[in-house]
Amino acid sequence: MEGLEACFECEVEQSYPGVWYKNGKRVNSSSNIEIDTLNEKVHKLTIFQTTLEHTGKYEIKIKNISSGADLDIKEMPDAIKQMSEHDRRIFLKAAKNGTAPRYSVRIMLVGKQSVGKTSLLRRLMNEGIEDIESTNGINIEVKKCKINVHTNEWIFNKGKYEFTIKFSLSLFYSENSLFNI
Ligand SMILES: Nc1nc2c(ncn2[C@@H]2O[C@H](COP(=O)(O)OP(=O)(O)OP(=O)(O)O)[C@@H](O)[C@H]2O)c(=O)[nH]1
Ligand SMILES: [Mg+2]
Repeated sequence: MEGLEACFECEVEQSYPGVWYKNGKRVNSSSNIEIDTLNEKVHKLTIFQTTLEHTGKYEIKIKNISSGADLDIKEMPDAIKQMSEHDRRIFLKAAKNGTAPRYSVRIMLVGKQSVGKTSLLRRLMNEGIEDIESTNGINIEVKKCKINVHTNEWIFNKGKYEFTIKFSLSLFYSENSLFNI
């Protein structure tokens, strides 16, 4: 798929210089194309970020012997094209490496009765605490916000508004309650 890396390798028994061609035209190295020889016997052509124009027949000629393969670059699906540049970069990185870190955290508020667990949760979500009543048993609330792991900003969406709260969160104790992430 366009945007991903493509790599050709050709291993030979003896060390000879090789020349790469695409559709019969010599390929030279550039900022996007690396031509390399590993251990003097493995010839490697790497296209770091492919586009549809990189589709074609790639060959390496070594001492009048050639070997090649076809490269068929598929168009990026619309769903990926429509992603923000940031999300698309993460997607392409994940597609290249096979994995991507997924930052998510579940918060459990545990504490004795009336120590302020519900109030703390409301405050974390930037909500009011006027109407709070004692929680009967365990209350499972599914509330979500995004956390910028670089700046520690918590980003909330409230209707059409987006607002951020900045604080660092690790593990902290109050007199009677444990706030555990
Ligand atoms: N002074 C003070 N009062 C607080 C604080 N946080 C909560 N409260 C009050 O303590 C009372 C209990 O708060 P909750 O948030 O309902 O506590 P809770 O731990 O969820 O209580 P349960 O659900 O009954 O276990 C309420 O009257 C709050 O207004 C705080 O930081 N300081
Ligand atoms: Mg409560």
